[in-house]
Amino acid sequence: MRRYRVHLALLVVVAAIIGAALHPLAMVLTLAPFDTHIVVGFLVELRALIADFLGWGLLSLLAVMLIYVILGRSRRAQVLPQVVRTGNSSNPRVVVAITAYNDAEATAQAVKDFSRQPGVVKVLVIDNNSTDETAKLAAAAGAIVVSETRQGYGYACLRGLTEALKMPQADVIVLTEGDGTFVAEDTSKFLAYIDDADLVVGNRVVRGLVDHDSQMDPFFTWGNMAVAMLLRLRFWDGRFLGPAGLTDVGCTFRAIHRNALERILPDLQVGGSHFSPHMLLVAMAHDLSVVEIPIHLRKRIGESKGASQSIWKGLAIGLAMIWHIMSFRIKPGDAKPVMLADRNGASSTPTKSTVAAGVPGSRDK
Ligand SMILES: Nc1nc2c(ncn2[C@@H]2O[C@H](COP(=O)(O)OP(=O)(O)OP(=O)(O)O)[C@@H](O)[C@H]2O)c(=O)[nH]1
Ligand SMILES: [Mg+2]
Repeated sequence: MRRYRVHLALLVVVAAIIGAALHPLAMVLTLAPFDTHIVVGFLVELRALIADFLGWGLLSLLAVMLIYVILGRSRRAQVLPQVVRTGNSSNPRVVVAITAYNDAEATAQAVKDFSRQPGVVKVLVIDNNSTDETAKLAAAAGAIVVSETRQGYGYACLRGLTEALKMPQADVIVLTEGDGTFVAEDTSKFLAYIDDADLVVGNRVVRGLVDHDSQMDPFFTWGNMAVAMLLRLRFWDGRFLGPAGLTDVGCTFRAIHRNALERILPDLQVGGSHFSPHMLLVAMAHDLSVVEIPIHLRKRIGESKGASQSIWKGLAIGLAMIWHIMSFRIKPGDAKPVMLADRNGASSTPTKSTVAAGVPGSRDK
């Protein structure tokens, strides 16, 4: 079922489009100069059937979400202790983890740009089975290159967070992409807020900061804002409409305190495309304080491997995010240990981190 849920969701969208198209089609057919009442009758019946199916389906989904919200809230009656933030709070040492999959040129540039930022002590590149020169150029640019063999955007993020945490000098871990979309200078914005929150996430929906030719066209902008509202509702807070003022769910660029990451890492379980909202959900389930800040977004260098490949890809990923938000449930800390590949991508060291692909075998974000 897990495997086919995106296909199921796409089927629902297609059914909705057909259902919406049947009405004008039936109207046009009634104007035809020949007898169409049988066909028109059939189209009207079909439209009613689709409307019933979608209406009841939507109500059932909302009911399921409501049950999860109520269950989640009753569990949250046990208030979790605040994260104790250690490390140097005025001048935190930052380790940057960059996800990379066949983005040689852009990743090497990102390594150079992030290495120059104040506070950055190490840059890691998580090479996710690239067949181009990503690993070679990243290393030449000064990064520590880690090879993650399990294909998937979430696996790359997870590996980056895990490896960064192994570095004793990391007070703060920054996660970002090596595709030229994010601006390294924005790191200082995250650091300006990192004293106020456990997790600082970027948003890519502020006019003036987002380039016109970037990934964030109206479809992605509205989609991200809508899904962010769903996520806020999932952890309802009467005063601020959710525990964090989120307006974007898919932004990789984020900064987290070492101690906060130590708390949530065992519960990060998505290896696929919807890792970004998953990390937000886990952070909120663990009562981390989350602040969202506006950041720049540039046009991508090289070809998209993720949501921007096509409108269908974007839609499928958006639907996977919605499903995940609606059905998300964790008992903080109950993740099982698994083996993580070592730096050479070969044998592995057991850690507390459990990793399970949300979209099995997915190569795409
Ligand atoms: N999609 C995807 N990206 C991966 C994977 N492994 C590592 N990455 C990297 O993770 C980042 C996200 O992928 P992108 O292709 O930028 O996808 P996106 O951010 O949704 O959309 P665009 O930036 O518009 O292309 C990039 O830096 C990739 O190089 C993987 O298996 N799939
Ligand atoms: Mg990208």
